[in-house]
Amino acid sequence: MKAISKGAAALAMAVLVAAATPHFGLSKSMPAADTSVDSPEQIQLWFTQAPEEGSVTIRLIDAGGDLVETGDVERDAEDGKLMSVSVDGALSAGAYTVAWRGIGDDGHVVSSDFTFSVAEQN
Ligand SMILES: [Cu+2]
Repeated sequence: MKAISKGAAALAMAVLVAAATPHFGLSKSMPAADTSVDSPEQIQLWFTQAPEEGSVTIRLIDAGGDLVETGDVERDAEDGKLMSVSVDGALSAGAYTVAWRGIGDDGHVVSSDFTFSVAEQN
């Protein structure tokens, strides 16, 4: 029984540590995931931690799977957790994927993606 409770205590500790140092991730974005918007002038990603310098890539991919040209990744001067790329020119209507990658405090590479769509202009 002692071994079991020790194991349980170790597990509880592991859970606590995991909760105290959550995995690096995305907290919000502009455009937000799964929304329909006018063509954005930039893609903004707010992370849960300030990403490691130079670790973030943000790729914009159109519905046909082609990479859309963007500016370089920039960190906001005031908010170290906000990274963005500029979008040059208007995006045509349709679905887009934002694929991002970055490294947080624990040194792990985390990557994910989300989609948004550009609404048809009237
Ligand atoms: Cu991690």
